[in-house]
Amino acid sequence: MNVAQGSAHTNLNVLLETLREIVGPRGWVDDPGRLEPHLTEWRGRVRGQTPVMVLPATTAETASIVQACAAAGVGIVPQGGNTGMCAGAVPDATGTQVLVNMARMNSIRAVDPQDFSMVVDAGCVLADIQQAAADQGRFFPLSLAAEGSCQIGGNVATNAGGINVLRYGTTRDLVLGVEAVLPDGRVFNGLRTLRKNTAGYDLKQLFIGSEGTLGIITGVALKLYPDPGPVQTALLALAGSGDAVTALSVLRERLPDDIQAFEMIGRSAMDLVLRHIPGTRLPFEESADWYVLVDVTAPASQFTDALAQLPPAIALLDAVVAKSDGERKDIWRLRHSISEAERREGAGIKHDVAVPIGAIESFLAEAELRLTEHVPGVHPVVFGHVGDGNLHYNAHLRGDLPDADRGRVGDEVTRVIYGLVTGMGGTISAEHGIGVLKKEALERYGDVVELDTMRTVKRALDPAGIMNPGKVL
Ligand code: FAD
Ligand code: 2HG
Ligand code: ZN
Repeated sequence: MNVAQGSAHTNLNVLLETLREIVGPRGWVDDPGRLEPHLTEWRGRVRGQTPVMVLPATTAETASIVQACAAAGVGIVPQGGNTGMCAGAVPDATGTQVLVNMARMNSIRAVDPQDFSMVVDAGCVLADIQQAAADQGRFFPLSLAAEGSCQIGGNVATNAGGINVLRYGTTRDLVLGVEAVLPDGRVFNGLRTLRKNTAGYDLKQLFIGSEGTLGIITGVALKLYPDPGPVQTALLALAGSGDAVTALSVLRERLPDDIQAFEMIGRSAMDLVLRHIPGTRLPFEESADWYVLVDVTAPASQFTDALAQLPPAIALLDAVVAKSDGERKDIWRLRHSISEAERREGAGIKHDVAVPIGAIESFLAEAELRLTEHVPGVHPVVFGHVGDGNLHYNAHLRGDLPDADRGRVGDEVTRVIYGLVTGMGGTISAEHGIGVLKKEALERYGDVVELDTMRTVKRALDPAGIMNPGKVL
């Protein structure tokens, strides 16, 4: 060990002692067995190391942790439920970054039904927030398959989308205020529930979608909605992806304020669910190339009439409207199990892209053509949020492809998809963020001025680069 390494080692040890004093035994995890699930992202694609995971119980403790790490020049990795898709919550392999997990900050601070708002700790699990709102007769619309384990701080940090964006917008549209610890340890208190505020820059927006690179979010003020009442759910079987897009357009005209979710599932995604997830079954006699899952808040008769009156130009092969809560859950289980079914199938390459809604059909046709031409044998697994133009165009490589070729072939697939998407005015990351897995892609496909401005913001807030180093930029 040379002298410089020796002093870095001593600094880290001194820091660890300070951190232990700040969080106490309940907020300290260095046991390898307990650390393990926090060192890798949920699909096992990226694995890191850390000397410790600290779990602050308050904003003040979080601020003290950041101050101590800033003084020692040690990197911090904020972690929520660790359900993210881009490995942004995992430390790097050096074993020198401190993991700050927010799970102990899980209090609902206030629910104000009259103000249609609530204020929560960042470590609250999304499902608990939905329930706390429902307990007061209000609705918090953010919903995704990981809602039983992802945290609101992680949702805000990734600007999560999910299934209700069509009606209520992304997380960004649901955030009224943010409290965050800045990289120098000061607390930014933007925790207002105001709908209007033009007093200078809207700084809370910086933290939404920043993936832990500008600060640790400790509290969030959220927008609530009236309870939308009973929801009708249908599963449609369709011949083409264009039929799904047209059906959405027609149903939006007929039921303008009532469509809550409109999700598209390709045959290959549905087949994986039926193969890997016990107890799932299709409620149709015949399978189809495309399925659409619709949630509406219109009365049942109005919904079935609207479905029955879909124009004949839409190749609707079959349709089932759920008649009970159980049937509704069974239909949604098909949709919510896709990521898990893909994980069980084996490593797929995720592409979380968006194109204008009207371009979905041509994007899918062109992607298939180009993949067949350039990377034959790839098996696309496609599903997504049609109403947002957001498709999960995941690709599974041929099983017999030698290991040595898989990286190169996977990169070729990604180049084909991202090239096509950017050519159509789309994005390479619609709702999952960048983390580490999409950093190169952002560099390659991002706008030069946009990236430069992002770096300027990062340097201004985090000149020493200690906040989630190596992520996003
Ligand atoms: P983590 O994974 O812990 O962290 C994600 C990023 O946020 C990291 O960069 C981390 O450093 C940062 N971060 C976490 N907490 C904080 C904090 N308090 N302050 C600052 N930075 C923080 N995503 C969608 O958008 N739509 C979907 O439909 C969707 N469906 C999913 C389905 C499944 C089955 C799974 C496993 C994931 C899904 N995701 C989806 C991805 C994931 O759930 C979301 O990205 C979610 O918002 C991440 O929350 P988390 O608490 O798990 O964050
Ligand atoms: C979803 O829509 C998520 O279910 C996950 O965004 C997408 O696993 C994926 O690729
Ligand atoms: Zn999604």
